[in-house]
Amino acid sequence: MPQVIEATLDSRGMKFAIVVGRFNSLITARLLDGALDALKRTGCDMDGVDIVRVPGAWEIPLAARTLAAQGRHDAIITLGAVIRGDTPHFDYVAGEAARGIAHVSRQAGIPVAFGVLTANTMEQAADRAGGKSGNKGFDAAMTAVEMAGLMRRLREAGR
Ligand code: INI
Repeated sequence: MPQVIEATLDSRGMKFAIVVGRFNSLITARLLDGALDALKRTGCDMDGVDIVRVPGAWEIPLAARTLAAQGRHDAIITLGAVIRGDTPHFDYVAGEAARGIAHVSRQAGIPVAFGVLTANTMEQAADRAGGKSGNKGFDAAMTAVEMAGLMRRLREAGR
């Protein structure tokens, strides 16, 4: 029989850091609400949650890397909103934020969930931040909870 190792969505006793960009704050505030809702619903004590605000998505990787190195959290949730304008700026900010967060995630040894929205319009972003297409902040936090639980299970299985 194969052994299936899988986590339940239970965040009791876990600590999380949420790194959230202030740029496009109308959107990122809703992503943050979604992430906190997910953590509450899965049983997380809000005293175990640190909210770290950064200017924009570009700054998220450095803050996430610093937090990961401290080893105080079971997982990190990154939240931002990059919305296309009339210049190529979007591509640089969105690309580097995604690349940087992926890099931290691979190096960190703890889960780093990607909740940075990239959208062509404010309307598309709003749809994904508590509107008709759900809330990517909620989804990212749920992923963080599952992966943090999975890391625990894998550590237990490896003993
Ligand atoms: N930051 C964002 O989070 N979203 C954006 O859409 C955005 N745009 O379009 O410029 C943005 N820029 C700021 C960037 O993240 C840095 O804070 C800034 O470049 C200073 O380093």
